[in-house]
Amino acid sequence: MKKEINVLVTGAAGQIGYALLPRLASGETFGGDTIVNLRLVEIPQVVEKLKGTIMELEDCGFDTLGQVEAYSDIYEAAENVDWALLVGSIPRGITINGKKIEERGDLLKINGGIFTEQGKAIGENGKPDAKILVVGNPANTNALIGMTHAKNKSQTWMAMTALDANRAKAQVSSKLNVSISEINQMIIWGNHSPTMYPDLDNAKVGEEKVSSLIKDKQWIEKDFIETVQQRGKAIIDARGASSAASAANAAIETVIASSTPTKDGDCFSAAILSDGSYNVPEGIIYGFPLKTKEDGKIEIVKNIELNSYAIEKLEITTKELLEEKEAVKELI
Ligand code: NAX
Repeated sequence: MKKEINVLVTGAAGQIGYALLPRLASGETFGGDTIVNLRLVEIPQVVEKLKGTIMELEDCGFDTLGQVEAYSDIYEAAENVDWALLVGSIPRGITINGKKIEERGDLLKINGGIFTEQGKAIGENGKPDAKILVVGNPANTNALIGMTHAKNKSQTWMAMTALDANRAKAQVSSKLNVSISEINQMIIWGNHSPTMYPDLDNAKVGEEKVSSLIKDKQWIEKDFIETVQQRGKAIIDARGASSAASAANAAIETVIASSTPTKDGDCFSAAILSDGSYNVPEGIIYGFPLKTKEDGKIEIVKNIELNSYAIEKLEITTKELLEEKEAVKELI
């Protein structure tokens, strides 16, 4: 008998949703022995559009696809979910009530409102061991708001930084002419924003530190970091739309990494509630090296060494996350 899993996806009619859904349903993410029931959530004006997506999913012919339902009510959609992928959010630049939303503070508050309800719904109606991955930006602070309102300590809230890790690996792969699969432990510290710190002192090719293989401080501290930090913008400039295929891919990889025990000595990147590790203040959702234990619980990998340069970078991204938290203090 096949197992069943209930997966909620918000923003399901958006760009990332379109790239994500077939890969959730195909067996690639949860295995060929698991039936995936999809609960697709959209705002009321867009929910009708999901009918087209559902027809396409049916036409893919995946024998791992179970029931697919479209919802605009997050409480109904969250019923018994094992996984929630919170992709939907309001993008910067949109006009609401005649005002163009350009300020990060306004964006934080508008999206914060969305995550308040989503958090409550998942906390009340989701399974006790549900895992939640926030993709919609500002992802870390949205996750903090959602988690706060979920009030459900046995669930695990994360924000996605795997795309940043993959972007960092791609740069290293081309600089060192090594394949992506040879690069391990690519840690993204902090916020999913330009203050993030992609860490080449702890990333490895085999047993060697990437930073010692590259031996080019200028490239590491300037070209590399800036390319990774600004990659999202570069894609928007080139494509006229934000990254969708690579974002969906990173979400799939995060779900797989958080569902399968991590090999000894390895880790994956996502943001999770700080427990004070690495002097990061408790109470913010922060990008850490993570591992999934045999029982499915996720924990921060503790023994990573940080030099003074890294500590300085961690402090910068911490400061930004504390400021974001302050900007939404009435929501948490
Ligand atoms: P789209 O604008 O194509 O799709 C977003 C969808 O969300 C829309 O269909 C919209 O109707 C829906 N939506 C809005 N509010 C909702 C709500 N309250 N409930 C349910 N659905 C709602 O954006 P897309 O390109 O798919 O990107 C989605 C989000 O991912 C954006 O916030 C974007 O900034 C963020 N990203 C995050 C990344 C990360 O690494 N964490 C990388 C990629 C991406 O930029």
